[in-house]
Amino acid sequence: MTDRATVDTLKREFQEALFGALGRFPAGATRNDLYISLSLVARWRVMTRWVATSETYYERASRTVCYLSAEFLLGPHLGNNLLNLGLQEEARQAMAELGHDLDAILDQEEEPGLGNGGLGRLAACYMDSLATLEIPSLGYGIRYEFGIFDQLIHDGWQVEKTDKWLALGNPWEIPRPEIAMNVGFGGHTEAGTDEQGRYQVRWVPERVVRGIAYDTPICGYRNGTANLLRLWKAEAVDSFDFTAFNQGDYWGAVDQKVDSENITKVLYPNDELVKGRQLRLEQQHFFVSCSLQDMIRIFMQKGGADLRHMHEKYAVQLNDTHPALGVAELMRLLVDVHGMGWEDAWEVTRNTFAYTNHTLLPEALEKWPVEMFGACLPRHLEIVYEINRRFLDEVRGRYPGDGRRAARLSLIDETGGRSVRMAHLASVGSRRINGVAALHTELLKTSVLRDFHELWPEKFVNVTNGVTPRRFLALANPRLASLITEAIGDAWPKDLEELRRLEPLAGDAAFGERWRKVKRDNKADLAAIVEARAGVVCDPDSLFDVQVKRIHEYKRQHLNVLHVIALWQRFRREPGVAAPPRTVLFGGKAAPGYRMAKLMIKLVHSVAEVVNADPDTRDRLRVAFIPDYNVKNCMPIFPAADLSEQISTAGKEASGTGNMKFAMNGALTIGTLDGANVEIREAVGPENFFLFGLTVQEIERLSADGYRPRDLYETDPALRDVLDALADGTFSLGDTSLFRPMVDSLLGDDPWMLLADFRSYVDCQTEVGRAYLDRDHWTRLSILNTARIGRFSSDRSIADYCRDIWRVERVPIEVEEPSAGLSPRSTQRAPRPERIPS
Ligand code: 26W
Repeated sequence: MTDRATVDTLKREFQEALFGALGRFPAGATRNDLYISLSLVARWRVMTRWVATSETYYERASRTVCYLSAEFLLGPHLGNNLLNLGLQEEARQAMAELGHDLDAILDQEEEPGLGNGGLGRLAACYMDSLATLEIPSLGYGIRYEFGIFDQLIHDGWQVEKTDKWLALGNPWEIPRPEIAMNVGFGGHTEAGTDEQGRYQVRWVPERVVRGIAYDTPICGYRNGTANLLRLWKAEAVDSFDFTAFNQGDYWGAVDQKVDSENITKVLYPNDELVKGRQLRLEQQHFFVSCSLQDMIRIFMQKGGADLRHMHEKYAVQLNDTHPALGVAELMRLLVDVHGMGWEDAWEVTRNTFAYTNHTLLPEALEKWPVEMFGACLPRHLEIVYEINRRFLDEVRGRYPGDGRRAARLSLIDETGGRSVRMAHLASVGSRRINGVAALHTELLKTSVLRDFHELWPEKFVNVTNGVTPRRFLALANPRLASLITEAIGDAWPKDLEELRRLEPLAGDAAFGERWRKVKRDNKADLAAIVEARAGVVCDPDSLFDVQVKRIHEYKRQHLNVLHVIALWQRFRREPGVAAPPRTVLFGGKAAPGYRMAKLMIKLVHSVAEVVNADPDTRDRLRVAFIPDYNVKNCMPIFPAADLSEQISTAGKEASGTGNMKFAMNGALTIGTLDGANVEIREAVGPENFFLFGLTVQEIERLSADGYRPRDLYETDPALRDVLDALADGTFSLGDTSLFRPMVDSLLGDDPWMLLADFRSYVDCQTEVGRAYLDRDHWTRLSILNTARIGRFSSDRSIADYCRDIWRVERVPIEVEEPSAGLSPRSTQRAPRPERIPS
């Protein structure tokens, strides 16, 4: 049911864009031309919303959320925007009538990979929900020229390739060269007094870099809102230094330009391990300073605004500690630049920020050596010291004589070389501190931030993560989306609790049949992709058992592989065993410097090669690694999964969000009591979730009592067979050294407790197999998982943030549209292009 008039309008606008923006005749257009043209058509409509939105926010001076994040993993825009604008079918029809395939055009879009994993994708889901819930908001981040690397696989090993995502142009960004901020680095400070005799510090930076704003509109689902994501690109202050040139130092001048531009060149591809790299500190300061200066500029636009009320205008969220320098930078801007007194400035600052923690892993907690910090940001170091001095005075007042506690709370870690603890800076400078799942928040309060919790219990709140059902259900799984809409109507994309109305259908045989058919079709689609990209043929009727996420020891992809090996050995030993055929799929990137993670990728390939080639088992077990897992490539994966692997060591995964994307698409979960798994299990019902493994408390007890993995190796014959096969070269053409580091780690101290959970995991997988053999039973559980996943929509998370942390309200936007487009007949007020003869 497409609207004829809209299809015609889209066709005309598309041809106009191809002509007027790209200068192409239809037959000469490349696929990229088609993609850019269609994007411009969609963008025009987004712009109508954007202009109306910014005008409304400006007129109403609305309280605004600023989401500061070093990463935004948005995924391709065009498909998502067509969905949100309600133009999917019309666009498909319009393209078809012009002889083009919409899917091929959508596939042309590069992944905007400006993030590593969960944290970056969460920021993108939140931007989507903020716009859908009509919350005045701005995202601020970094416009990396190279995002997360592309992953190639050579001989089973990961090879990284630079991500040139901007090479063919980006129709979604609008450069704003007139919105430019100067950001200083290095140099020294000079103390003095101002005209009124007040103490004042002047920072004389050694180097100044200019940040240029690049804006991307983020539109809500079927409403009038389009919010702004503003990413900063670094440029030299003067792209050419004529003094240097005239003195003949041409290269020196160019060098400085290159140096400046380096700041936003590349995303650091580590997702948990923090290395004290100066360039990363510079990136953080750069984007935070640009963003805060921009907020102040916008605030002052409305004449007479008093910065002492800035916290009433903005709620600034720190996405982990990467933007935590903002606490010191806002103090500097208020005190040094705008002449505010320290106390007033501190009042504004600590009421402006809130901090989200995303990890308990000690190696991921950011710390900067004091020397590096001071060399790069001398004024900020002074400010950090002053904040710390006042803070520790307060601590000593509260806990007289407890010097140890003061040392634990200090912003400066004095153990080893001195360093600045960014989580402490964020905690002291924030009004609220939140974890990302109930369990994670509890653990935060009792471990990493325990002393802060004792000091300020009222600051701590939990906001369990969520994911957007627009991208991860409506867009990713059109078959299931239309089945659901047919059954319960079309309110669910905006109100995911509506899915609960599927519950009564879980026992309906005819509905179950259709549900199963959707899954079967999705599996056939994925099978074709796996064959094309990994060269592995797999059977869509087998159980699709999937683990996709960053590769990390704590996420335990190798535990999954140990099960694959155990299953293979079992099939060989007991050919008659009742178990369904399985396809075990992996995907994910390893940090380039993380050797064990890279070995895990090699392991998957090595096991796949042997297992897939075994004539005795190949009809029952297949293994494949899907290369280059990212937001674009994940779209066909979630809809095709039967089983979702969420098997991290309890207490290590802050939340996980893939777990939610799978369950939304009707996959059942096999998982530990970790992160959001705990709440997912409660929501879908324990009988619809495959639970295994030690709890956080059991893990703590076992470590305290002295964990001896070797004892398990000696007592569990199946485990012994698996590890022996790894060690004896079965999967490495007889090479006994290849997987030695992994076997040694597992039999040594096994820090992630794989062996402790092995038996329970394998038994649980057996149960999964049994459940899958009963098709109707499995289908019922699958429907119930989708029906009960409503609370894991990012709309619920954002509603929680709005209520408990930001205290902001909706501001609905009226737009005149929907017919406004590139066409000269459009009715909106924005400037129109010249009429183009067709
Ligand atoms: C290199 C420094 C660094 C350290 C940590 C970069 C990035 C990180 C992130 C905290 C890693 C990350 O993505 N964390 C994940 O955040 C998700 C969203 O809250 C959670 O669901 C995951 O459990 C958490 O691992």
